Amino acid sequence: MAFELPKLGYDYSALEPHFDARTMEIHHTKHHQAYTDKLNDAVKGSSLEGKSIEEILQNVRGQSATVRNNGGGFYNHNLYWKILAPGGASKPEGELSDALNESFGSVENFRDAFVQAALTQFGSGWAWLVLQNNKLVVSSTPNQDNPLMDVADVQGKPLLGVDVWEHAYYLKYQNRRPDYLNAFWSLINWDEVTRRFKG
Ligand code: MN3
Repeated sequence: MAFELPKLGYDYSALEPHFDARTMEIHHTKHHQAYTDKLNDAVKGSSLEGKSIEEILQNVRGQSATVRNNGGGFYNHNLYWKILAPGGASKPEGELSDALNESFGSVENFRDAFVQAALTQFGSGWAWLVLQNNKLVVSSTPNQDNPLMDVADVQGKPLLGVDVWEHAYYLKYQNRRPDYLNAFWSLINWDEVTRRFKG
């Protein structure tokens, strides 16, 4: 079974005015599609064929840059579309809210740490909320790496990720990464983050 570009579950315009429809369409149909296609090309006929994306990423050390970059790109964008909510963010509640308070002191402190990680990731990459040994931590990764990878500095289960490649925001925000991160914060689907936390 080849990897498939997922449907978004909402329209490209559904995240306006925070994320513009044109950026969403290009991001999904060009960038994510390209990662998906290149991953399929790289895996086809290799020992990785038939493995889940999680299994591939958890054992990516020693694999080609093509597998690492496109496997990461495929997985990361699958997550990214799901943790965005048309209609805007709710708030973290219940066990997730408790865990954020326990790990960071408050949700506001978590936001500061997450935004700081996203702002200080030099060049292209991602910032993450990671579940690691029953604790929540913030990290960032370069390129399309992620915390599932055995090559990541901070390893664990990614619960929330923000794409800080310029293709995610340049059309609307140009070089203003802080404005994009504010927009992202307004769109977080905390129900999905909670589902990942519990699952
Ligand atoms: Mn992207």
